[in-house]
Amino acid sequence: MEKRLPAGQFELKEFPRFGLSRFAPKFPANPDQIRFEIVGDVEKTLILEGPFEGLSRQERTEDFHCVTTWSARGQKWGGVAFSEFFDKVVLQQARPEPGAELVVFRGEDGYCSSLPLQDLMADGVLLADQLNGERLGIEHGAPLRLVAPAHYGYKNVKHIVRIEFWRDGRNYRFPFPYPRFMDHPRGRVAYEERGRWFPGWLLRYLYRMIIPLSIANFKSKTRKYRQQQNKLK
Ligand SMILES: Nc1nc2c(c(=O)[nH]1)N[C@H]1C(S)=C(S)[C@@H](COP(=O)(O)O)O[C@H]1N2
Ligand SMILES: [Mo]
Repeated sequence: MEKRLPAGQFELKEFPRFGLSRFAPKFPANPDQIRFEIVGDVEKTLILEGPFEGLSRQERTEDFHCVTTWSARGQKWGGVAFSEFFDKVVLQQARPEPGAELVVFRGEDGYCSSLPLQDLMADGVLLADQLNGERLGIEHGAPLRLVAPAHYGYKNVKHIVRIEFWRDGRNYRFPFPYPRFMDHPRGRVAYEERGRWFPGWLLRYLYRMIIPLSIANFKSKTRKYRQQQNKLK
């Protein structure tokens, strides 16, 4: 029998492109080229280009849980383990300062979110460049995204252009103009950490209402973008 979904989640048969409405019209300029920086409280800033050499590739099939309560089951991601990337690249080449354990991921669209380093070192957390056997498309985070399956979708930053290691989170802010309650410091699905200050079950009802509008908005912006790309060809 299939595993039950986590508390408050329902299954969506499609895996939609999704996010905060501000980012719906934004797409990566160079979806085939992995290129991102490692910056922050590190001894040395790095600019990295994919593909990842010397790191072992992994495949993981996981359910994806958006904080607004939809889940897309059984997505097969391919990429490298964040823990191996951290040990072999970040620790050795960028050398974070002691205590630089707040990790901020930034997308090319201006989106960002953060996770404690400890959560990122867990088994199954990937820097992914493939979904269901194909290169990641513009819908799902090309050229590179974070996959943290124990955490809500909003922690799984798409279109990664920067990874920052911070000693403290004083200057970290969830993307403008979205309220701070939407960003839980951890966002673990198993504990229903949907946001801060409000209990997860309460946010379920609030968030559920925005799903159809948001899916439609992301779909129409994607269609427009594809039409424009076709004209350019
Ligand atoms: N760069 C970027 N990453 C993002 C978002 C976004 O708007 N921009 N939205 C987040 C949210 S709320 C969710 S649910 C997932 C959706 O991933 P998907 O579009 O692959 O379904 O991406 C997350 N990562
Ligand atoms: Mo989400």
